[in-house]
Amino acid sequence: MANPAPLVHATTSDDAEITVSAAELRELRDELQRFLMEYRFGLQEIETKIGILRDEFLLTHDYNPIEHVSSRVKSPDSLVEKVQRKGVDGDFAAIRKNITDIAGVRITCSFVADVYRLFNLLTAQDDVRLITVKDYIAEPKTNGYKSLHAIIEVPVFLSTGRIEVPVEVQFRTIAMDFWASLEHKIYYKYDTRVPDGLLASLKDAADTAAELDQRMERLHTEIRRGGNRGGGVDAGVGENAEIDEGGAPVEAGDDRIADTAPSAESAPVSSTDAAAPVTGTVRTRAI
Ligand code: 0O2
Repeated sequence: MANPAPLVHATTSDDAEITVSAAELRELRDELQRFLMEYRFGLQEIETKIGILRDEFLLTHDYNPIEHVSSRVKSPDSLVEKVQRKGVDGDFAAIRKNITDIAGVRITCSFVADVYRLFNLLTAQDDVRLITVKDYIAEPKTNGYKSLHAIIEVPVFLSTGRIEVPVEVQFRTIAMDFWASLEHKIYYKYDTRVPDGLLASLKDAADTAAELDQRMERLHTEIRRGGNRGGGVDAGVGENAEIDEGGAPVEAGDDRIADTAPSAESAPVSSTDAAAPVTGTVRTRAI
């Protein structure tokens, strides 16, 4: 076809008319697919890392700190919405630079201590680069939202060479996840204009969820300690010792359950002692 007819003829918000031929549209589609493919590979890398940690925990410690993992690459619609909302230029280079949650993984853990433990384990890996951390657990949002968000970069090896792909990883407990998914539904149901009474109830529910997290974690710790006593393991376990699921004491620093906290400078949030109340350091930082 010598002169393809325009396929799309549209008027943009600033009234500039654009005409796109079928060939151009196909090219744009292919470019978008290639662009999003990199993020899919980034997700696969993170999923593999999480899967390895989960399997290793189960085999070595007879304990699974992960309840479930979900992941997604942002849909084109949602990406366009964010590009417009953030006022980012429409070209792929600008989007790559400015939108860092195109690939997202959500890791739901049993307990808050597991959230920090997994965060530390993942970000301590030497091919993972931590870009930013937002600790909404230590410092919840005003609506009650809690989660630990990390933007990390992982290498992906393509036929053309190595690229670094940013992935947003959200770590949260089951209770936090339950709350967030309900809040998300309500937010969309009311088209972001949620009545004040409902907002207050949501905040109240978030506090209840946080209290449940604390109680369950305390109970879990007590059960592990009780298991230890019943099992006749030495009563003189140090204060910082944890009891692994098999009933054996694990002193801090014992690398079986791994003193999972990396060195202070590489651990932006530190709360790895399941037996102690979690006191994650509040920090939102860009590196
Ligand atoms: P989706 O569908 O999960 O991808 P942003 O809002 O993205 O412009 P920022 O600073 O990049 O701003 O975001 P932040 O604070 O790191 O949080 C981004 C993601 O966290 C959201 O992604 C949600 O998944 C989740 N989140 C943050 N705040 C809330 C909240 O108050 N309630 C709930 N339910 N989830 C929240 P997206 O892109 O909005 O959606």
